[in-house]
Amino acid sequence: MIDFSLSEEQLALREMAREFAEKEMKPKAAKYDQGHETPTDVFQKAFEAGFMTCNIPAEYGGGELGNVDTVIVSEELAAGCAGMYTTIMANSLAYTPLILFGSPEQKKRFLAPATRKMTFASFCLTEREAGSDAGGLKSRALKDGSDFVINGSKCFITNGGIADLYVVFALTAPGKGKRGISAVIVPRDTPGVSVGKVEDKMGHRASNTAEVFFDDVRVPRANLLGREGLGFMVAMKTLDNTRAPVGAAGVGVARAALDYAVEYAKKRVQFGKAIALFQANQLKIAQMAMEINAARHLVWNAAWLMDRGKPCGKESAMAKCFASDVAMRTTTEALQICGGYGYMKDYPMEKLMRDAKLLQIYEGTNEIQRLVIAHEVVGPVRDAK
Ligand code: COS
Repeated sequence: MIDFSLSEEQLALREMAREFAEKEMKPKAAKYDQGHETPTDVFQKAFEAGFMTCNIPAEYGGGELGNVDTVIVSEELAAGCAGMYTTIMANSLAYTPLILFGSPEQKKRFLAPATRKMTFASFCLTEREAGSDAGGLKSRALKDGSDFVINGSKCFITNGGIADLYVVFALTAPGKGKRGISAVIVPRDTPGVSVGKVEDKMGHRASNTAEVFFDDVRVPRANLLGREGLGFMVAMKTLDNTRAPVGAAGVGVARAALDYAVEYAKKRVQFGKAIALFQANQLKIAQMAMEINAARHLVWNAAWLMDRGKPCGKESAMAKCFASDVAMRTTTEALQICGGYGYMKDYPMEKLMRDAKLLQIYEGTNEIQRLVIAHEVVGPVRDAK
């Protein structure tokens, strides 16, 4: 039986997230976008509202939201400001491997404190020479007595410059390729951890993206997540879980752009009538509305599968890829309806278009999502040789 209705709790959650986005995020979005600063005041309120720790199990003090709940919240927050949302989502991304693979002891040590005080966390996978080819990473975490000693650097790390906790993917067995990768938890105050360049980005400018260096960083073996050599699988399973929320962010950004363009088109008069009455604009508006609805359903479907513990790698990739492409197309078309008023920085539309672009790139480019989808659709192929 298929049921698309939201429960009372989900409707209340959506309302709460929508109100937060309207009151706390939207009014400050332009300021923090231009200033390229971290909106700590907004994040403190987001923490108090539970958004910063919403995927942490209740047992450790978090909101324990399900995946459908999470995508509902994600759409609303991203419609408020995609950059601020990215910071919030990056926390969830870093907590996910701990939630999925952490021992009760690790959860108590690292997740519980995050629910008591507002902190940030980072998922450290990408390196200069290992982006789409995540399995080609070079950082090392070599055993030394009862410790791991980490050396290497990570780049384009969301929350990298402000995080208190890093989940680092590094080679514990160099020479074994992807099967030599492990995931290790590294607190920021460990000697040898330092932050490099904070990136100046086209969009999502309220979020912090930085290089992080690990120079003889010593952490106890107790900080290993799961088993040695399973790090690549930990990263892949994490991304399977977190790509639907990126899709939800695409839906939120697209929806914000469509809503703005419709309001503008109803008020803007040219040739003696509101431009919303011109069919050329109505066709654009209909196309955008259709695509947003389709994207939302792909996102909800992936989240629904996750909530039931069903395989969802392909569906998560579809949700992320399709919805972020919709965000890019929608913001481009919606900006076109607004003409010069869309392009000028005094109005919110150009930011939405800049923000849409990153959704097609981070958490795996849309080309990688298509490969993940094709891999599953095609299945095994006999080698002709
Ligand atoms: N869940 C569990 N295991 C998975 C998996 C998944 N979703 N995807 C792959 N694996 C396993 C495979 O089963 C394989 O296991 P074995 O070694 O036991 O056979 C192993 O991981 C390697 O898989 P594969 O050969 O498919 O890896 P590739 O190097 O070809 O890479 C892609 C696969 C491209 C999908 C991966 O590198 C990727 O997702 N890249 C993008 C990374 C990314 O999203 N970066 C964004 C930064 S994080 S914000």
